Amino acid sequence: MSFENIILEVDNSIATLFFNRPKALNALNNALFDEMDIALDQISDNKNIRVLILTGAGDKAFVAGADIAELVKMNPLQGKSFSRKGQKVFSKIEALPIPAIAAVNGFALGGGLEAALGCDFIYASQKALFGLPEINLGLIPGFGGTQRLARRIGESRAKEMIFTGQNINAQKALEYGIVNKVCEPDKLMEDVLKTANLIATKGKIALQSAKEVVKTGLNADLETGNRIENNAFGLTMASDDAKEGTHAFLEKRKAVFKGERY
Ligand code: CO8
Repeated sequence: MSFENIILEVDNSIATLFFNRPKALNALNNALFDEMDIALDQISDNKNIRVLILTGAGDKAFVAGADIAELVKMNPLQGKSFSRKGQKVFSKIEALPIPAIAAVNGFALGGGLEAALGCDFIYASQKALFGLPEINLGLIPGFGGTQRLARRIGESRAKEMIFTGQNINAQKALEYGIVNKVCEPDKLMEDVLKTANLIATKGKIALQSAKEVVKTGLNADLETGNRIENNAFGLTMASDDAKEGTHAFLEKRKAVFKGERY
């Protein structure tokens, strides 16, 4: 299926999803979310894909937020349902069976930052700007930003960003722990691909388990998290990839993982 508001490229084991409304700085509208929902199902169903990269088309924005021109026409109930749609799509990224990396190439504002926070981690261009400016519109974040940002950087820093609506640069985002790495603008995709390709060589069941366990455990107390890890460890050990990895070590050779997944 061809899309109008996003681009989905699959190159061997790496899928790259571009937000593709560069004239509106890739602002998120209903149609874009519908397409993304379908694309994420395709990615999830394609067992050859091992890593997803999310980025913005054009050289200015990752995503500059929800489409304000569309938002302004909504009544409160339509707004609530739009907010729920965005929450569901970003939770779908979080629940993907493969790692997702955000390559933030410019503005990541409002829904843009919320999209990036749905990914497992973020690399950013030196030119990137991050913020939740909804307060300047008389609104609050509605695609999971109040929840994911506070969990990522702590309550007080998240509240300061949400209450002031001020943007922070990539360096500050690094300091806050929003991004893992700040890259030269021309090298952003190269750096992201390098990490994505490294991850793609690992066992898929182990990756899937690790992703699931970290996320579920963070929403639970430590003892519950340890139990979840314990069960997932047993499941991971049952995989052919675990046999290959451990035997390859003892045979002093490089492991070749089949990449099966549940
Ligand atoms: N929505 C719609 N159009 C946008 C958006 C947006 N979020 N951002 C930029 N555009 C459009 C501009 O209108 C402009 O269009 P045109 O050329 O037709 O006039 C084009 O993109 C280029 O933008 P600018 O000329 O403004 O570019 P600048 O470089 O001067 O400024 C900025 C870039 C600073 C990013 C500026 O565009 C801006 O402030 N954008 C809005 C940022 C913002 O407030 N984002 C938050 C949106 S609200 C949100 O995300 C809420 C999520 C939860 C919703 C819950 C559902 C109800």
